[in-house]
Amino acid sequence: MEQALQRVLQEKFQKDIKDATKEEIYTALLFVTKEKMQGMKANTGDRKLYYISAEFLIGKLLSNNLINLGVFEETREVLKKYGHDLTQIEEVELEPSLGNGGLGRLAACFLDSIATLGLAGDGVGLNYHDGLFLQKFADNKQWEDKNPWITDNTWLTKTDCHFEVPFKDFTLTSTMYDIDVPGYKSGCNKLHLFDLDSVDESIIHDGIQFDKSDIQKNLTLFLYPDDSDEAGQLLRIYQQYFMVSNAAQLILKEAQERGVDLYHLHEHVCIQINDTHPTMVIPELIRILTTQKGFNMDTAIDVVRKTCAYTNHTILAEALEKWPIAYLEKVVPQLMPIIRELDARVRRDFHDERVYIIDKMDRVHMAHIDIHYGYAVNGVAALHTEILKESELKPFYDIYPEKFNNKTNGITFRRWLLHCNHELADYLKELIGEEYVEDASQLEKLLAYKDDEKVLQRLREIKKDAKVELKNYLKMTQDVDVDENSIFDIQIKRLHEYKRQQMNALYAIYKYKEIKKGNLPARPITMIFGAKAAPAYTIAKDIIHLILCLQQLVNNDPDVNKYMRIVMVENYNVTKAEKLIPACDISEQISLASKEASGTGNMKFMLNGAVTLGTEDGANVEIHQLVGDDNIYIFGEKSEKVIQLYADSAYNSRAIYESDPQIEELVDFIISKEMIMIGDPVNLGRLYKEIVGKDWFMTLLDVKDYIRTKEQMLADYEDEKAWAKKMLVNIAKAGFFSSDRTIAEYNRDIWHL
Ligand code: CR6
Repeated sequence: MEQALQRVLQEKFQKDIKDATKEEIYTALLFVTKEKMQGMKANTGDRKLYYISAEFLIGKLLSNNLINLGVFEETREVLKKYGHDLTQIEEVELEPSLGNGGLGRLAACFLDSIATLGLAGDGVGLNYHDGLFLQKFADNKQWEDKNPWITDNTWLTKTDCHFEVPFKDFTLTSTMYDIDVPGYKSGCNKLHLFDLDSVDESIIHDGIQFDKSDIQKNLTLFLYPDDSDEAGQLLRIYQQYFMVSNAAQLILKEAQERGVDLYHLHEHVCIQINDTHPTMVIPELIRILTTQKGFNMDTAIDVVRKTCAYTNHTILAEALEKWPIAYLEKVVPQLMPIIRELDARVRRDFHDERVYIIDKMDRVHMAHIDIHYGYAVNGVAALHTEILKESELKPFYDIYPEKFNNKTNGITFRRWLLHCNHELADYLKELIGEEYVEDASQLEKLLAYKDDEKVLQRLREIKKDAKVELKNYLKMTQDVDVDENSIFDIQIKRLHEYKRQQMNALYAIYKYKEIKKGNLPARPITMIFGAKAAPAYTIAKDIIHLILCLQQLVNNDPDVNKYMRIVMVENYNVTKAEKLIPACDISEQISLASKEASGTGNMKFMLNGAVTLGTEDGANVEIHQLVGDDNIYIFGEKSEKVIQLYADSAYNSRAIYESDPQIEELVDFIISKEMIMIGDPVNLGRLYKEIVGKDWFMTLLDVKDYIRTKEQMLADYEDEKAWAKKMLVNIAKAGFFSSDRTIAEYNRDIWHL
């Protein structure tokens, strides 16, 4: 590493390591690492996986690549020798903005584990120039700005692979970019990102506005462009088809290069459809096979069905895509005869309109294509899969019980422990040896120390150090002061009503009022939030406004700010998650039961020694089973009850509000004199009305139990030894949530690579 760095710095900048700037060292490291990865052996196999996804939230790559290449320590030492700090060099890297939330981060964790397990599997997606928007706060509101991340020095390598993608009115020529995905002490795979040379970032104005109809210039500008109007929906169809047509052409090209007889494609290729965004790969493959490769329709459908598998990530109706036929006709008319044929076959075989592909309103249900014309359907946590089978997708489960299976999500420990929490990772190695890095179940060895005072003490110190680091980071980036001796209570995830950040905000109001009344807590609490709201999601933005107003109110009130602080982290992303998660005491996982398919933040927090405050939802259920009642705080109504309330339309938030003075007081505070002085009455008033009049995700149903449980947790924190024991058990039991385990299961049950 030392020699390689020296060589590259001389060649590129005529400098010695000690004289080079951070930027120059970063550039040299990027270059050396890319070179090393090019020299790595590729994972190969007779059957290859293509993981197609609209999002890959890969985060910064330098440290992770160094870790996986096994040269992280060496690099850190070399830099130290010349007076440089690797952590500061990392700051130079821009975070690729290629994902939105858990689904995108999951795809990134999966690529790491697929490569680490030595499986031949590549990712396929789009190279968004500005990705997801950059979030800024002003006037206690979210503002969106563009988020450019592609510079001369990125992990992208431009290839000479191009495909023609035919749309109704024009054909576009793609360019493929590759990012290397090195496995941990294993072979290398690729992430293929397709792009258009004609895309033009200069058409973006006033934040994230642009001409939605200029497809040649806008196609890969943004991830999830606003789809609240027709032009926005058409743009999303353009993006999706561009992604899958490139994927289909790449898959067939690589198969033919490997000498695969396309009639046996399914024996050599499998395609994982990550949520419904890549669904059009099914009709597109059928189209290419029938029009260009001499297949008849029956055979094409048969081969494609045996090749494609689908993962469902949500039961929220808004995310189950349904495209109007009229829109598909405007963008990709060549697919419509095939989609109609697929629908006709369903209608011939099953007389149940709930499973048709085309509904009465002439909309195409993308998930229905996946389920009928793929060979596997999986949910992402045990509870979620049960709900799919028993209610959301029941008519399909009745037809194809053999296709349904569960794959509880996971996270890569390389990033979410080794990289983001060196101190903890090193201490674990000291205690239980290095094997846990490759076999996460070994973490259970830690249980032998659960009554060892020295170990418990050390775990507390490590947590404290992480809290100090976060404190310094928050001071530097947002100029806020927090107390490292306070309890760090953290909710970081996309802003959505079902995730119930608004309930956490009601807790903040409760606590503020208690402190005002003189009921002072034994120890101060720091409530940290991080969340982006979709630009067109009004209520989500109102919730951000509420939190930011509360932050201003609480932090500036001298009676209160000694006991409580609120920090909303600006532009929450992977890089910030890596700083926040190691410092967390209380992990907020408070979605309405049945609504969070899995969650993966919950897993990252437990692995880093936080204790979960959560509902029986998604993977929380499995965390609960693993750690036992003593090491998690569960509250709120269960999913059966919630599903029943929806079925009977029996939830009435106004009735709860009117009959419970404590709840009424908390909710009324949103539009109180104090708040209106700070905030915007339009936003606060709208949110108030929403909670009282609708509250679709049942905040008021659980808020009292939530407050009670959180108070219990704060009290229990004071027994330092008992709390440290909870931390230890959470870390020890986190092994199940390694994405290496998840991927091994995908491979065993679905991919068979
Ligand atoms: N929002 C689920 O809501 C799950 C991830 C990954 C989500 C979340 O519970 O952990 O997928 N769903 O499976 C979608 O994105 C549609 C998410 O990230």
